Amino acid sequence: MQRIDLRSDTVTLPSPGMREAMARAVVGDDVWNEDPTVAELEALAAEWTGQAAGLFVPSGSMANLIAQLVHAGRGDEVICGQDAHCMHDEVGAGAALAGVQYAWIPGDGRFTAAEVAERIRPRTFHTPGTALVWLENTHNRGGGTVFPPEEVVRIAALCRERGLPLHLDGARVFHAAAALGVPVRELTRHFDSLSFCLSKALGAPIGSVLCGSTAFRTAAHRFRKMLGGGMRQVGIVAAAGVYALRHNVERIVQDHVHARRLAAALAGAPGLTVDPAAVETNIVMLGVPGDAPGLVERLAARGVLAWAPDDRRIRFVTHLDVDAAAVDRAAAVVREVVAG
Ligand code: TLP
Repeated sequence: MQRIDLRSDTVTLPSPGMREAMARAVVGDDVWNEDPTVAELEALAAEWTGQAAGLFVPSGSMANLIAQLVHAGRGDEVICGQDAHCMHDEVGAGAALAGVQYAWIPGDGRFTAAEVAERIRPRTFHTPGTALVWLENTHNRGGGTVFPPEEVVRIAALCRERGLPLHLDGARVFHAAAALGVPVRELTRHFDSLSFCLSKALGAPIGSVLCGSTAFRTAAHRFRKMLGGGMRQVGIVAAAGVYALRHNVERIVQDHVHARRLAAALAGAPGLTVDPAAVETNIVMLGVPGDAPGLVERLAARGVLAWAPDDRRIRFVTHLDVDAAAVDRAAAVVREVVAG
């Protein structure tokens, strides 16, 4: 049985070209700052995002935790969207390890400067103070939605005015750039810090890069060591990231075409809710009447892998290891399983 894995874009396998680049990588001990391939990746990431410096980290979750540790203190408040990954999908790390609490804005992950302004509060004898404003672009649980760029500019101006750092969880920010047809730095340069993942649709096996000012990098570097994220001859892995940034950025739009194709093939099926016009990037959220985990199991038995973020939704993510034929096959299986 052919297996079509649409659980996430994290499931991509390194291509032969990427593996070759990894095998050839010149390496050194990165904890001693001596790995030239890591330095190359960090410089490339800083250039792509319009920031001064980059720091290679093992995962998007560690990037998010480090950003919170750098910008916020224990008992501080982070303003973010209601369904932010840092709040729902990182085992409570922000609360457990950075000691922050979240002031969330209702909605699908997109919000306005006015909504941020309403939630900013000073640190007083009674209240936790706002320490950080947090955006996610594209928004995962929102269904791969793109944050409106003009609102980012307004939120950045507000944060500057109020002396608050602004961070971007840009795990999939390259998708936002591809959807808008702009260079990624146009979306990232407004932030004090940001991270993006190499291990998702960019096709690398491991890693994220945390970018910001040189002072931010210095602070983040210390926390990375504290969390056990100091890696040694890790250029062998960073080489995959360099390869990904050089070869796998332009092809990302294909994933969006495949996601819309999947949504269009599922639209109108009895019992399913999906609006192909609402699919902006590589994530398709399919509404089901209930027991989404049960349906996911039945799909897996037929070789189509997906994920249920809650009881009424199934998420499909397209990526570089699925083509149009796989998407069509997956849609046919979903329709059959739902009908049966
Ligand atoms: N998201 C994963 C799961 O954790 C849900 C996925 O399959 O989508 N920020 C965002 C917006 C993310 O979507 C993810 C991963 C992360 C951070 C964390 O990245 P990793 O998995 O590298 O720790």
